[in-house]
Amino acid sequence: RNLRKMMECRSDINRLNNHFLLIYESLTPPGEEKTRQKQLLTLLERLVNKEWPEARLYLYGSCANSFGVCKSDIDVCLAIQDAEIDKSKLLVKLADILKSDNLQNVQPLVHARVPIVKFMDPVTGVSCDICINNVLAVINTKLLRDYAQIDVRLRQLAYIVKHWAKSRRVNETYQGTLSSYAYVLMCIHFLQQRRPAILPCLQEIEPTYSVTVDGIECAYFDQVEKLQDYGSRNKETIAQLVWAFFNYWAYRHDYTNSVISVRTGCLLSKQAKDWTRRIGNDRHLICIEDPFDTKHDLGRVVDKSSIKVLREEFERAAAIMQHDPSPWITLFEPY
Ligand code: 3AT
Ligand code: MG
Repeated sequence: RNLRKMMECRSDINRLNNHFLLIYESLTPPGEEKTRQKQLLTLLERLVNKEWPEARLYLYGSCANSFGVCKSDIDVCLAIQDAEIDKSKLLVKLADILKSDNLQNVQPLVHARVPIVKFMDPVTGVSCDICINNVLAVINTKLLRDYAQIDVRLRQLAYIVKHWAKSRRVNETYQGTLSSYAYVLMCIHFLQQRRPAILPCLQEIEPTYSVTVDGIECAYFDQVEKLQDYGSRNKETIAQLVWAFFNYWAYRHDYTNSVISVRTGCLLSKQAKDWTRRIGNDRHLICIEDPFDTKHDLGRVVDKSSIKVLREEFERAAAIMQHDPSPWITLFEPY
């Protein structure tokens, strides 16, 4: 009923929509950016294979999941099958190789939660993080990319939500707010829940793709070209969806009892997952189940003070979508 009311009030809905589409387009990376990324990957493959002929490199994260805005860094996973490897030593060795090829600002971060080497390529201007054997991230990247092919509104919504989160500084996991990956999962879940649904639940359909990584079976239906019309019965536009997304997270989500789950396409209860109380540093104040690593709550980084910040930002965004004369500007005002 709220949505209908908003639409009646907002006689300017088309104009609103066009503004959001323009933002989406302005965030979309130009073709040359992909070319530069490929160029850098080719260079890395040459350097890595000289030292480790068996190793493979995979792109993951926003440069490969279709949710990368312009000028994103690239995330690379080095996959190497050697039971004996010592990740820290390997990262230091990799850093030396990169330095001797004149790559800039090379830094091995061996003590990070996900150990990486960071560097910048002065030729293409691209910054890059390389991790080792984080194969699950390569698979969840594919899942996100496959969802993005089903309905363009997912990409539109996720770009706008990510842009909002970066502008409002609520995309900083070390500050207790959410990762880009978590925001994209929130968008997928939200579109699975619309009626009629805009996205299916790929893990609930007979799998056409299946791999086992670190003892976790990752299986889902990946022939997404067969699902091109899936969302067509739902005519909601991007402006309506942005409004409803923020409204959901501001006023409708049950933070006390619910877990969002892209894997099942439903809400689960915190009780059923045993995510009802703080264990160690996991507080479960906002619960987002990882689609494959189902013990992993992407909201675990959120603490007592950052949940307040997050919820106030959702409320601010919902209020702007409801009343502000130019939400396409106010929504993204820097914090
Ligand atoms: P940006 O455009 O860089 O903000 P991104 O999609 O590259 O967005 P991140 O840099 O946060 O996102 O993460 C890179 C990838 O690492 C995305 C996902 O495949 C994986 N990843 C990130 N955080 C987690 C997590 N907590 N659990 C599992 N996988 C994760
Ligand atoms: Mg990234």
